[in-house]
Amino acid sequence: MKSFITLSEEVRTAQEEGKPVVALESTIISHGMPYPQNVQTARDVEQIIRDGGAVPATIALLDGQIKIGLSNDELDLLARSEDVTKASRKDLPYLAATGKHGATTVAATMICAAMADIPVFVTGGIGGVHRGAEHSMDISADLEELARTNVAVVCSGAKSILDLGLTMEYLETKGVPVMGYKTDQLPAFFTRSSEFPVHFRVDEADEAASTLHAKWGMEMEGGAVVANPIPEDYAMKEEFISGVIEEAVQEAENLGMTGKDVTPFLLQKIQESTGGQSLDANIALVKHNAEVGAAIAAALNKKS
Ligand code: PSU
Ligand code: MN
Repeated sequence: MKSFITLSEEVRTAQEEGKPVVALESTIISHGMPYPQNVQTARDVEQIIRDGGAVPATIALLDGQIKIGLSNDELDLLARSEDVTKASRKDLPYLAATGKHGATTVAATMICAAMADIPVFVTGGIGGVHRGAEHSMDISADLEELARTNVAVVCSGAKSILDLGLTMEYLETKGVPVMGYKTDQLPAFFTRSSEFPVHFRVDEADEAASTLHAKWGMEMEGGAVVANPIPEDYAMKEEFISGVIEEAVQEAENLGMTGKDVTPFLLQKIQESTGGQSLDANIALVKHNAEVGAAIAAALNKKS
């Protein structure tokens, strides 16, 4: 196992000294945001985690090697290069075997974080059950990963490019607790709430950490979702964003898009049609999640 993974000096030292570490994904850098906002956000998020008393570990595959903790040059490569594959669970073995670059999704980042004993991971939004999944069977591998891998994902819920109701049903079936951070409803990424209740509300980082500690203390397999709403000032108007999403979903369907290209296509369409407003929202929510994630990682670290 160890030969597939390299830890950065900063992450290795943090773990030796028993400091909290927070994992970060790289699909959001390579396939979720445009350059140069992607690399700037990646760096800012890392700094927010340091300021919160934890150590950031951005995860990617570089030349087939799983890297836990990236240098500025490595972040830059992921942000600029066209030659970085979106890497979910199914992609990791081939990319490792052929020495390629891969930007890890939520699923793949969870796998790599678990290999490196990092229990808390911060991102923007998770994948889920797509609209029309009863025909397309398009259900993100992120959900299966949450069911089996012991990593908590701090996010702003999921975008309504997905069927949020079915996504919540799937998570319930798989036994993945969804905790609303200071909220009773599942945040819908660009908006602070949705019509779907979370499983539990937590009002402190310590409550989330205690729940994780209890789950893993009972040796129950799998992760959890901590859903933290977008900051009020950046939240988008529900009618506006749902119209934009509706159009994007329709266009993807008309083009017959399938598989791993669907989500990046939808994200890009939304960015185009909101003239950057959705990008600002995306950046703001990830930064807020980094604050909350660092606090949860610190609280959990004290318990172990
Ligand atoms: N949702 C977002 N931004 C993202 C993603 C999802 O709002 O960047 C990325 C994440 O990496 C997530 C992946 O794990 O897309 C899900 O892709 P798929 O639906 O193909 O599983
Ligand atoms: Mn899919």
